[in-house]
Amino acid sequence: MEEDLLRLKEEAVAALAASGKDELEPFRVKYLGRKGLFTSVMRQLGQASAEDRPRLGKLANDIKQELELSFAARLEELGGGKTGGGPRLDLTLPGRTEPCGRPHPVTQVMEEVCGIFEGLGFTVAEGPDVETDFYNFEALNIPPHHPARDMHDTFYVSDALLLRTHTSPMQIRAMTEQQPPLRMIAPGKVYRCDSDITHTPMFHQVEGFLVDRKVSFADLKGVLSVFIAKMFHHDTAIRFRPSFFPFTEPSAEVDIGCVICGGKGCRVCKQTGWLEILGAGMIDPAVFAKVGYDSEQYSGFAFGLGIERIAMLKYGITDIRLYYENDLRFLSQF
Ligand code: 2NL
Repeated sequence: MEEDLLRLKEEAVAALAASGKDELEPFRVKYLGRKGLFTSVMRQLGQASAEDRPRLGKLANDIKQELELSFAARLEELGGGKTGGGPRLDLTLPGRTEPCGRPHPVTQVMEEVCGIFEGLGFTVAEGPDVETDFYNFEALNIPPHHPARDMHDTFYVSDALLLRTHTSPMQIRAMTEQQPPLRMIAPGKVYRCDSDITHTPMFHQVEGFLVDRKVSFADLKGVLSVFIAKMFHHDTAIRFRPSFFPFTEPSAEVDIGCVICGGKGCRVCKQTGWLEILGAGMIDPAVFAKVGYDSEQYSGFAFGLGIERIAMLKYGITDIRLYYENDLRFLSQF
């Protein structure tokens, strides 16, 4: 048995010296593992005589310890050890996660608004940002010298072309191409020459309209009430104020009870308790005439809302320019 131990030691020392980095683990398994050669020699200890056993046991232990030390030294020498100079692997550290992107807050609100109207049976139409005077102004009953055409508001690309100031052109196109009944929303970018804490030269709008026989202002109120209940809170207060747009008659501006103070009055609602969120009205017969609809047979409503403004109210954002600075500390909050 003593001979076996010494032979095994000699063999192991030689094998260890000859091992490369990739052979170290097989070496450990073969000689020092739980089912390794060393363990099987140790098992024979039980067969040794009572007087030899303590001496043999000590010898076996000493050899094993010596081999384990040599193994650790060799491991370090070859650069694979826990205490070696190579990179250490701390399995207790949390894993590294990849930073994950998400849709821009304006995109999120845009999709939410479109989703609500799609749920009410409206189709979605998108179109070009560069438009003709006819689709952007003329067909919407905005005559040549109307203040809305002022150079201060509209970006002109040429005498005949401009950047759309609202998404109504798509709706005009739909009406010239299809007969009622029609219900549709037009989301997209719009452009106006304006810039301060509540205006950017480019912003996002969703306009919508519905045309059929016997459509009334009550239908407009019903659709917008459902929209506001879903977009904000199911018991949000709503109020319609008389207003004016060239393309609707009668026209209204729609307010909701202030989502910040609950109607008590605060800085955001300028102490009124109300926030204006959209404009709307019954489509003017002059618009129907431009698209060839008979206003004796058909009536309809239309509305338009600014997405940045809705998102500001929803999230309590006080400066519209934050949307377009691409600061991740701002964007990653949504
Ligand atoms: C606002 C007001 C509005 C419309 C948009 C519209 C479109 C057609 C015909 C008639 Cl094709 N009207 N759109 C109507 C009323 C108001 O927008 O304050 N938007 C941010």
